[in-house]
Amino acid sequence: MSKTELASGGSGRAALGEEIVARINQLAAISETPEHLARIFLSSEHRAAADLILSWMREAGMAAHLDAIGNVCGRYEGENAGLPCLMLGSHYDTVRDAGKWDGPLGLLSAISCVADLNRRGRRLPFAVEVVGFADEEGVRFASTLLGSRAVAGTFVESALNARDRDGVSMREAMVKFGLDPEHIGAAARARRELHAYVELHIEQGPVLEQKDLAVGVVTAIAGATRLAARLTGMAGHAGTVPMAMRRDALAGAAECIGMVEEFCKTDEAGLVGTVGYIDAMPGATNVIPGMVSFTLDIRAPSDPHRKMAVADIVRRIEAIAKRRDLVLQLDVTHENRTVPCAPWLKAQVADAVAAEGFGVFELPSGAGHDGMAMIDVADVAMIFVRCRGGISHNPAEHVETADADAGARVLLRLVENFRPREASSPSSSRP
Ligand code: HGY
Ligand code: MN
Ligand code: MN
Repeated sequence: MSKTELASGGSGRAALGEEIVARINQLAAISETPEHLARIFLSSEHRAAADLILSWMREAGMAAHLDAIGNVCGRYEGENAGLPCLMLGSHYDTVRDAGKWDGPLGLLSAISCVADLNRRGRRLPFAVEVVGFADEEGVRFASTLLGSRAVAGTFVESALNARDRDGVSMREAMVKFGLDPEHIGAAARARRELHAYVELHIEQGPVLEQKDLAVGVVTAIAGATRLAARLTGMAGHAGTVPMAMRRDALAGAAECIGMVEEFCKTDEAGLVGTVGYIDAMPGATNVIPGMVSFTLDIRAPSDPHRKMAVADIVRRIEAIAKRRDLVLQLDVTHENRTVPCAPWLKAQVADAVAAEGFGVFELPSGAGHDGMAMIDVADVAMIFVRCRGGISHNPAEHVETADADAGARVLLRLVENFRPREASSPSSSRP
């Protein structure tokens, strides 16, 4: 049987992929603007999406609620009420002008898997919980993984004072959304309540497509450092201030950006660096820019390498600012270590992939995921699903229905065969 035949329902079960893709499209219609998908943390669209997801969770047989940070949480009881759970999930916020699969694919696949168990009246010796994390992308308040950090109990209260580009604080936005910022602690879960956390996600890179595989087994999630930089010079008249007398903050930022690109390009150990946002003030054709803010996102497969690179880049930015007589403010807004997937759990993902008839292929994740926060409360594993051209964070992001189905079937197989760590051993990791 070919992979495509398998992916389109070789197990004889109703195709999960079609339900998932239909819902992906429904969710994608909930956006700040119809032309460019954006579902930003604590916006009214975010709230509408939460309500829709909660309704799908209930339809799938779960008890569902919105937790203290805005995560959508569903619980499907096991053979007895109150058992520890296998937690599945992904995020339902998006970047700006996003693709519709990044986050929702994992979340909706998990809901469809539970719905399938429920239709068959299948109860397991553990509960299954599904979480739609409220903020993974960190678009609004500069720090990422706010939803999963709240669940892991590592949410830092001072984050509530962060302000978005319109000056609205997270605290204010939470109240508007209908949440109580004083009770975020209530979202935290204890390690004893979770057997593990497993996330299905689109690969967001080209490797699976190149290997002609619908799914992959993730080995680790690469660490990342994000910084916010502000250069302050002197605004002035574009026609009168001689070039040698300028303190042009935008020209300084441009030099920094070029330096970051060159620095990362010449690195041979997989370092990547991105300046994804820049704002120049006052922003007029005939005014020398007096103040510029920009962000930096630096990632590498190894933590020591990333840390050394960040220190080196910071020194170079400082030198550029000094030479140009610009005042520099540089803050680390986010730092995450590399998170390895737990070997015992990864072995069960590999078993599920093999049991569904796919080749087992392991690959690391260069993109960040909620597992980076969940590692503080549970062992973590991930399943990747192929996406067209490896394109992500782009409206052209696309997953074939057959691949969505393949991913969901692997996830379902994993759930049905899941053995908690205590019950799993290397010899029992293959069927
Ligand atoms: O930026 C990331 O890696 C993720 O997509 N939030
Ligand atoms: Mn993303
Ligand atoms: Mn994502």
